[in-house]
Amino acid sequence: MFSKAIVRKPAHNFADGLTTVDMGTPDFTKTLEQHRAYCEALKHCGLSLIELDADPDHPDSTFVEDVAILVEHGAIATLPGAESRAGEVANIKSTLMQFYSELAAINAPGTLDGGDICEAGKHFIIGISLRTNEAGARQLADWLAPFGFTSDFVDIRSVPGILHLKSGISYIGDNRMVVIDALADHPAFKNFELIRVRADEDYAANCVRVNDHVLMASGFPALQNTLEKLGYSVIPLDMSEYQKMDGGLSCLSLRF
Ligand code: CIR
Repeated sequence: MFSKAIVRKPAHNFADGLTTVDMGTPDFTKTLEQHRAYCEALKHCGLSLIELDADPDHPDSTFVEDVAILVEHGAIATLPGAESRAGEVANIKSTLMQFYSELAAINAPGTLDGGDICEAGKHFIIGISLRTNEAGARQLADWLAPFGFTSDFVDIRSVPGILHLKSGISYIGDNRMVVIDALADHPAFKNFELIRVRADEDYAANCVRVNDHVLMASGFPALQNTLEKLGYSVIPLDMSEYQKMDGGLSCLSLRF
């Protein structure tokens, strides 16, 4: 169960962030509205929010999930793989230190983005991507091991269309993994019950289980139906402006 989440308001220059997709420029008014709705949904799931001010020095800083990994036993600050995002870590440290007495860190030459890290109970699946390298993945696995967490690595560098591992998978509890076709046959997922995402709904694979609900992007009826038939209470959220910046739904919060 989560009780809190850290979020950061999008900055006015959100559209200056990194993106690899060609879906147009985000509309800032809509960006803010969608962020507000996302925050309301987290509150509806029972979380109290730590809402950080916008940080225009880092246009991608609303994607807070990428800068830290939080587990019951501790927290580790990442070293984001994109140079323009490295400064985001320093700006969240004091907030993390309010809740964790010690803050570990991923160190160079390791790089790691939280979007590549999927926690599935006592097991972590760590994506090796253009942002997370093997040294970073190894450092995280070594930090997690003493807490009793095992780790598997999944190399997504040749999987088209996904920035991070969690752009293509989500663990929703109950041993169930939501997964895009391109990753479904990877041995790292063989012990999970797979919920396969239709090719035209790939973006929806990034959903988040928050206590009794699953937050997912709206406009993807096949996955939404599947999840509802399995008994999940789904909260659909319009993510259109974040999708334009390669952002998934999970990356807008750090839940703990
Ligand atoms: C970036 O390229 O870093 C941002 N524009 C998007 C990051 C999205 N993060 C995530 O899905 N975990």
